[in-house]
Order: sequence, then C-alpha cells, then structure tokens
Amino acid sequence: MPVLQFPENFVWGVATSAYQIEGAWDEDGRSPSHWDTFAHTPGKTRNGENGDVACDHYHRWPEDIALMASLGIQAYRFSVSWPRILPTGGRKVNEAGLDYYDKLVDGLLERGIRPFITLYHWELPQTLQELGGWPAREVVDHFVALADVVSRRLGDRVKDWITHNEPWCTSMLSHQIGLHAPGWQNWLAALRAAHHVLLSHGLAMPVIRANAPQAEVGIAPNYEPAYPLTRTEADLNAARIWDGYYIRWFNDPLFGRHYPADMVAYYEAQGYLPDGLDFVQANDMATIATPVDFIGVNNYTRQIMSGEISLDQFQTAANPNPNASYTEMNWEVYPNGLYDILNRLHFDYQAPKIYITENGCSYSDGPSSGSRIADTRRIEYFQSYLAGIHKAIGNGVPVAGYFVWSFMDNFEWSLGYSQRFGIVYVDYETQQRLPKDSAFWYGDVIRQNRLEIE
Ligand code: IFM
Repeated sequence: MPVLQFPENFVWGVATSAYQIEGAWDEDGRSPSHWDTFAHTPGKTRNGENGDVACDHYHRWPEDIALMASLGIQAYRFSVSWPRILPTGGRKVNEAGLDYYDKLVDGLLERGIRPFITLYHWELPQTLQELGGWPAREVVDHFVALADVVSRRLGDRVKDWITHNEPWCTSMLSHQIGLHAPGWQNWLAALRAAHHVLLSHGLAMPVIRANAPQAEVGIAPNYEPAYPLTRTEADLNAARIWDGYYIRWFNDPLFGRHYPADMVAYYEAQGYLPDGLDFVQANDMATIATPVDFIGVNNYTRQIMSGEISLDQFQTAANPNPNASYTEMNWEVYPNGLYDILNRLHFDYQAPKIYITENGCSYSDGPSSGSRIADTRRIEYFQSYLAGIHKAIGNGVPVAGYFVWSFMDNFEWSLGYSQRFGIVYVDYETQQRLPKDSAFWYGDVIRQNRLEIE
C-alpha cells in the first residue's frame, strides 16, 4: 500500500462560508445582503431555498468547533458576513456582529484550531448593492473599510487572511451569467466588477498587514483549467479562451502581467468592452500586483473545450469524458487538473506559497443503517486529489496546506440544499450533525500527516 508522507507543518483544515452555514439572517443587527435579496426572489434558487437558517451555525458554533477539534482538524477557514459587521457598509460597526467573530476566534484558539479568515465570500450589504454593487468603483473603499475594521479587531489573534473568495464568481457568475446574486447578465458590469474586486484586494492587503503585523495575506481564486478535446486549432483556441476568461483574467494582473492582451482583444471584438479598459485608472494595475504572501487555490474539476466557444452559454461538462466519473454537481473528477494548476502557479507564475483553500465533492450519501454514513466516493476523491498535491510538492511546488470543502453540508447557493459537500452530514430538520466516514478518514490522515492509498 503506497504511503504518501506530507511535509512537517503541513496545515490540514476545513472550510465554510458565512452565508452558507450561519443562518440568523436578521439577528443581532445584521442587515440583508444581496444574497438574501436574491435568494428571497422567487425562481432564483432551487425550491426557493435560502440561507435564513442554513446550518444554524450562528447559534451552534461551539458544538461545531468542538466536533472539529474531536476530529483533529488543525485549521478552520471561514468567512465573515459583511452585513453582520457593517450593516450598511462604511465604517459604522454593529458591535454584536463583530463580537460574534471575536468569540468564534477565541473559541477556535482555545481548541488549538488556527483560524483562516476570508473577508468576502459573496455577501455584499444590500445597501451597497443599491449603490451599484461591485461594478461601481465606490464599493472598493467600502471593502477596504471592512478589511480595516475586521483586522483591527482580530489581527492580534488571526494570522491568516484571505481577501476574496473566487473573484470569477463575484464577477462573471454573478454579473455576466447571472446565476448568483445580483443575477445580472451584463458583460461590461462583470468586467468592471472583476476589476474592482482585484483592486480592493490590492488596497486591503497593506491595511491588514498594518493592523496585524504577523499576518500573511492572500486571495483564493477558483481555478478550473481547460483542456482541448482534440489538438485541432479550433479546440486549442477554445481552451485558450476559457483559460483567459476563467484563470488568466484574474491571475495575470495579480502577478503583475496586466489583463491578458488576447482576451482584451477578444472581449473588444465581441463588443463587451465598448470603451476598452476605461475603468482602469493610473496605478490600479500596480496596486493589484502588490505581492501576496500566498495564493489560495480552489479547485474541483476541469473543462474540456471544443470548437466555437460561446461564453454566454454556461455549461458544465460540455464535452463529457466517457472514461471519467462525475460528482453530483456533474463535475468531472480530474485530480490531474489540480496537479497541473499547482505546477503552473509555481513554475510559471512563481507563487510564493500555496494553500489549497477548497477542494471537495458533492455526493448525497446519508445515514443508511444507524448513524453511519459510508461516503466512500468522497474518500476516493480526496485520496486522488491529495496524491496529485503530494506529487506537486515532490516537484518543489510550495503547497503549505489543504482545506476540505466543506466541513459540513450547507446551502449551495442557487442549488439550495440539494448538494452535500460536507464531511459532516447535516440533518436540516433537526440540525443534527453526523460525521461521515470521510470525516474519520480525514482525522486519521491528519493525525499521521500521511495518506495511505489502497
Ligand atoms: O459552495 C461553494 C463555495 O461557496 C465556493 N466554492 C465552490 C463551492 C462548491 O460549489
């Protein structure tokens, strides 16, 4: 049985986000976010489901982090809910909201769990949405205020900070495809949003570092690499466009390469940038390229691209791979995709340090006999991706840690509660938590700092 030993000090964690688990959407001074508005709009989410209650983590966090500790989890990546802390943006703090995260951080540290904070995992106060949301440059200053308020309060104890989760989702999925809040379908708005997300990241980093001198700060883009179906020019071109749209548009500016010229030309030719990059102001690109301490990699699957590409027709698995297995999101299990991305981030972009900030799979296995949940496919998924990570580390890629998405089943955005990504099962009727087999398996991996592959 091959045994893959991980480096000493490798960080083993789990991840969640506020709106997906907290619930308590209108308690203790929290105002609505644009996701509350979206999810409360008929037709936007599966079965009209929303995050009003979710996993009720706002009230149950002590038991949740006790469970993490009992499994041996070393680090917990969670996000703060902006409208809980600054209900109308700006700097007017809702103390009860900030206190909540203060207690959570203390509770984690008491149990020896290292907190990794994500500042923005898609919850914009509705008031800021009404000011124009991410396509409006004004939002950037509001985000920097959030970074300042949170890092001033928690920076004495929290060392690891992530500015944004998945800028592609905040911009494209939300403003061009329209599947996420605010549900727009407007290319220019999406590209403006992308720029403001990146700019706000660059401006927030020195603020966090000033408030928390020990801090390491990064960002967690989603990486879904594209592979051509065949070696024909059309398929190669389709893969290049997907890569530009999904990866390079975000990664290139972060690493000082400006927006990729081929994609600017493509977007202009399509009429998506009628006035070019007029929303980019002097110094913006240098600010965005402020060196990060680490890059967070969110990776689940890949795309196989072919022929004439239309980025308006959003499809998962446009070219299904007959030899692969798929999760219940219809996402191909493709561990080589993560391996390739890790090598690329190291050898091409020269990322200083990498955390896998999300990796996981949706399978609906629930309790069958008694309380046991035999989610064997999830264990196999993790084994295959971790083997790829281990191989990349062997190539010299500086991967410092791994976060399972997700600690527990939760609200999967427009898909409501239909997708279960957790290593802990949540019975939404009773809010009972049941660790799945994968949770115990993960605990063993952590304890031994190694992976045994059967
Ligand atoms: O649930 C999401 C998470 O919020 C962001 N990354 C992908 C996950 C699964 O879709």
